[in-house]
Amino acid sequence: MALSEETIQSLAAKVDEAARTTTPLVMLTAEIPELTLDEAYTIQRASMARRFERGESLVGMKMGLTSRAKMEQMGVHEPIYGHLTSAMTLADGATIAHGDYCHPRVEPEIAFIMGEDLSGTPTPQEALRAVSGVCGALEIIDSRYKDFKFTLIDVVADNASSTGYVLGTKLAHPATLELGNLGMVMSVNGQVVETGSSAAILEHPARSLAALVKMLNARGEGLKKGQVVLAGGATKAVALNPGDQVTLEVEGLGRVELGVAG
Ligand code: OOG
Ligand code: MG
Repeated sequence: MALSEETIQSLAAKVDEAARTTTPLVMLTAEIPELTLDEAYTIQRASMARRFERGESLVGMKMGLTSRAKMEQMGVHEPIYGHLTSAMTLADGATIAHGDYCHPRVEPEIAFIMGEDLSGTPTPQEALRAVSGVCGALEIIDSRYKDFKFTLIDVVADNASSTGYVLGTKLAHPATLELGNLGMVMSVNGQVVETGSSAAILEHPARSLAALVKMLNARGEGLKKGQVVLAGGATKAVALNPGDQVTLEVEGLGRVELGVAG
């Protein structure tokens, strides 16, 4: 039986309040095991509507669980998407306060800046033609569920754990890079913690972009010119601790930095 609008709204309020107050939640599926993936995306949108009412605006979208390393780390083996809002945007070199999060983790990512609107069911090559710039990015994820554990349905309802992102300042046109195999090195306090390649992201980040557009199309939606898209972590996510200084280096795209205060 489909969930009522009232239940959708109350579940959206639950994940939104957990995010707003950084109070970890019990998984929604523990109470409603029959929740479907489609309903989870409806809850995600209803929770975004609450943020927009508070003055946040939509700045882009993210894909998640697009690399084998991430799928295995989380035990969820299907790519998902989430919404990025203005309140999640951090400048390169920004310092976050650890206390503002439940249990933050950081991921090395590739970001796209859309040069044109994009909808429908494009091939990866067609999707890339709508991109005006590519850069390295660090994503901060902070699941609203206890112990950072969830099912596919729960993480989708929770906007794919989206919390913050930092874009590198060096933008390149996709045609000038070998986007399908860029080396990525993430360090914390000068020590290399994860190494990978953009090839880990569904074999090519453009495939992640095309998959996102296709999933949005199923709801009659698409991407807009100027939006940011994160293609998904290329390696496992790494827990952040107070005092951490995180650096990501992406071949051809320079460095991205993030600090963590107590
Ligand atoms: C879900 C979000 C995953 C990625 O890049 O794979 C994600 C999570 O792991 O909490 O952002
Ligand atoms: Mg991510």
